[in-house]
Amino acid sequence: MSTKHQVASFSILVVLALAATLATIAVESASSQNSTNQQQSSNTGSNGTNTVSGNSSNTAAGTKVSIVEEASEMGDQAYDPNPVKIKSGDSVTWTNDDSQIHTLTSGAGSDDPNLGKDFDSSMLSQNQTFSHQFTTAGEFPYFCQLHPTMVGKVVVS
Ligand SMILES: [Cu+2]
Repeated sequence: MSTKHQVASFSILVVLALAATLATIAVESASSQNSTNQQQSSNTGSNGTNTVSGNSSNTAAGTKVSIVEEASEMGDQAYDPNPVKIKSGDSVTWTNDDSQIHTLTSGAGSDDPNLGKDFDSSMLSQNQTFSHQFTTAGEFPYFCQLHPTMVGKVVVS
């Protein structure tokens, strides 16, 4: 390899390193913007209060449930822990820890005529959370509308 070539390769390396540094800075500023611009939406459903948030470090009170990695393959282990047992008035906060989009929708499955009546997160992207406060006792099965084999249950006493 000639000196000219070595100089040329070195220059390319410098340019690549600069590009990588700039990309890192761009990502960092984007994520810090993200953490200061949290969007929250709430609505009151027939059974308590729902909150969707894009903030994974959301400090919502109550029982935490993870939508696990590879959840679409995990059946009744997709939501962890499952089932969850709580008292009336308690909240449950689900976090999508998977890279795929999921929902958690009340009901026994896609054919349930009452599907989504108690709670429905709609589409949760990675790291998004959904909270629901349970104000009536009972058993609340739920599932993922995109992958109906993903099932879970909340038992409220
Ligand atoms: Cu799913």
